[in-house]
Amino acid sequence: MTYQIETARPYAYTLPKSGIALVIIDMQRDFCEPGGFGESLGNNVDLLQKIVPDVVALLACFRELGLSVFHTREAHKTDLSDCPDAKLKRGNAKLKIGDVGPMGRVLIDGESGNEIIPELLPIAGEIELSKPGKGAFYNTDLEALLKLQGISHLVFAGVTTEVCVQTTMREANDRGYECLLVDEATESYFPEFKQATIDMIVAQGGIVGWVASLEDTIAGLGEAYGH
Ligand code: TIU
Repeated sequence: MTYQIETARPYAYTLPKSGIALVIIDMQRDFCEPGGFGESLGNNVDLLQKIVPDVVALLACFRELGLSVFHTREAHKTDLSDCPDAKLKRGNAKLKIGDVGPMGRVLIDGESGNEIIPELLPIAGEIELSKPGKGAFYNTDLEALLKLQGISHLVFAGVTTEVCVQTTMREANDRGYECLLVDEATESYFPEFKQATIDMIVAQGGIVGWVASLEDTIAGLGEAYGH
């Protein structure tokens, strides 16, 4: 029996018999809470808070069904040796990467601002990866870990839609993964950029992948893997 999310755009997304994983991108305090990297770039972080219950619901679904879960954090080493000058010096943020802010050193592995928000903390068996780039495949073990688990299909959630989520989806798409973005489980500081990203992903017959609603994704996963 083949199961599909019929309402996915641009057309039905076929769920594999096995080999599907959830990838939650950068739901860390740095981006979702005041005083972090996101706010230092001039953004209103409140906009990201509204998706938290939806990401929680998606994560709960994967957990209930015993499916693989990966969490990423955008993070740099304490000595910044994995942060190129181009990234470090870009823009005119009050707080730069590595500076001390209200949640510790900005975007640095191990600091409190770099932690995943409490609602979405990984549990035993889930993989948490720190990534120095916007894409989760650059300079990480993600691809090797996915291969080890025989994963072919990736369901994406997290922030921000047009930056780290889109970059990672494009990296995954080029590597042959069948990618699905869950609409309500991703957000941008710029709502119009979220919409534009969704439009870009599904255009041209799904040039980067598919987009589906949270409700239909959860229903489809339940049908395919809940028996
Ligand atoms: N600035 C922005 O929208 N995003 C980032 O810098 N990183 C992620 O998207 N995680």
